[in-house]
Amino acid sequence: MNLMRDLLVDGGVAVGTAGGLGSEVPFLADAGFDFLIFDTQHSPVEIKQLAGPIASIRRRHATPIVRVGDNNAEQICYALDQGAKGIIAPMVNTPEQAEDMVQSCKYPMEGVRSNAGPRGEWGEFKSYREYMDIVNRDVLIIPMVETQEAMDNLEAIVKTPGVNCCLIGPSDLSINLDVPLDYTNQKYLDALDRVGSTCRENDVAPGMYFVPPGIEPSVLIEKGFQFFTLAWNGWAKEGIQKGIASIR
Ligand code: 3PY
Ligand code: MG
Repeated sequence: MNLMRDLLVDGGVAVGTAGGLGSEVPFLADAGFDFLIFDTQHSPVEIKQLAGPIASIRRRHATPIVRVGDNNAEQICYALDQGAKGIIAPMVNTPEQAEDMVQSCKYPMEGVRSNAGPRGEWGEFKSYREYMDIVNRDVLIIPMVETQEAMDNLEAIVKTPGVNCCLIGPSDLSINLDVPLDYTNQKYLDALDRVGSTCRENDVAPGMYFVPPGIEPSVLIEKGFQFFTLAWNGWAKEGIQKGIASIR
């Protein structure tokens, strides 16, 4: 139902990349990435444009995750209605904001998510209640930790029932810790350690939105991080060049 959730619950490491509106989306979804993030915060993509791209990867390998522009029930509801299996909300700084996010992501009685009418998948379940229970169980609720305030409230945020992942916004966190883009600063590395260990102690999967320059993915994995994104363009270019060279 949600392969990425299963991977994280088993303590595995998930690697994803950015999804967009183009024809590469279904290809990326079956290329080996565990998840695709459709970002509507720092991109020209509007949340209502995501219906087609998310539908195009239904039943493919990668789990579709949407970053909403704000921790907002309306945006979260729309993304989930289109088939997002996980929601990322930026700047979740307090347990109250985390709780609001959980409420928006889950159907009653665990939350207040509004029902969009019967969806194709529910026919696979015995009852609509069972369908909603499984969707509630499987949805990845991923608040972003990217401020000093969120660091101050870290324990309470990760202990919020329903939060199952926690994602660092690498650049915003550096800026808000007053070490802008200085990703190898000890203060920054200490913050990563704390997020990694606090999450793992609470059975919450820690992630890094991207792997910052100067830090190897293996270092993040050593710190306990379980998911991050990588850019695919360089690898694709190499593959295309090799393919063409093999013909000429
Ligand atoms: C950050 O670096 O703060 C992010 O949110 C990544 O997009
Ligand atoms: Mg950010």
